[in-house]
Amino acid sequence: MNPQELKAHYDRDGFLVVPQFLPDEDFAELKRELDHYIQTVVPTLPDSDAFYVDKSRPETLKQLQHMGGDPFFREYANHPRWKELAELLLGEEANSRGAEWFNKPAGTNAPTPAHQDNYYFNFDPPNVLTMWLALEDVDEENGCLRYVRGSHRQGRRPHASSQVLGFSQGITDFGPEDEANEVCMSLKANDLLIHHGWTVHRAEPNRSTTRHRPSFAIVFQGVSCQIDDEGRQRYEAEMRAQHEALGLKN
Ligand SMILES: O=C(O)CCC(=O)C(=O)O
Repeated sequence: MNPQELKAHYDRDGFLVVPQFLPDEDFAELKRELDHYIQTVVPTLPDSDAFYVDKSRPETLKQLQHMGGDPFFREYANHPRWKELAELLLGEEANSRGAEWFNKPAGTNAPTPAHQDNYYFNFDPPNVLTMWLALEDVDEENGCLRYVRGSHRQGRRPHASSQVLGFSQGITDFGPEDEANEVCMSLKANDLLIHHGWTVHRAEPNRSTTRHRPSFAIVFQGVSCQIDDEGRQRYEAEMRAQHEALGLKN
């Protein structure tokens, strides 16, 4: 697809797939750096930056955020290849919100509740997107992301506390109409997904006992985005309450 077609698809569906996004060497380097970070940095991180399904089992690591303390990931979050594509889709200059990592460890029950990223970010205008790179093959068995096509055009949906660490809020009125428009995003390693801040998405648990489902993500916000302070404060209070209920330090 040429740039105009990519943007037209993104604007229409609220998401996009870019197969084999990185050159092979860059993809291998990213995976190496992630492995190194997980081995050497993650054991030193506070509870708020590294989430586990079961903290007593390091192999159940499921989410990393605030990775900018690491020089490689601080710089990588502004990688031109990612940023230029984000700016094309957003239609304006953009700022990176930093690198994140999402996993569904094999043999664990860790679904992603249906949610909209901009319910967490609270940007107005909602000109924000998430770029999510599959680090291994992804399919129905190991917990593909499921997008509700066109849902970004309907704006904010009601959310409530989800009890899922890392995704403190889930949509409360997710229903059959959403399911009818849902697409399971089966991917090869190094395929990139991009979704709009209002695109409704979720993932089922990883049903495989042998295949993890790791991914690497960067969120970009257009320079026109302003924070809706009231929404942001509400979200942060809800997240802190969830962490306290789960016995995590904020
Ligand atoms: O990896 C997942 O299961 C969820 C990721 C997600 O919701 C996101 O990147 O916005």
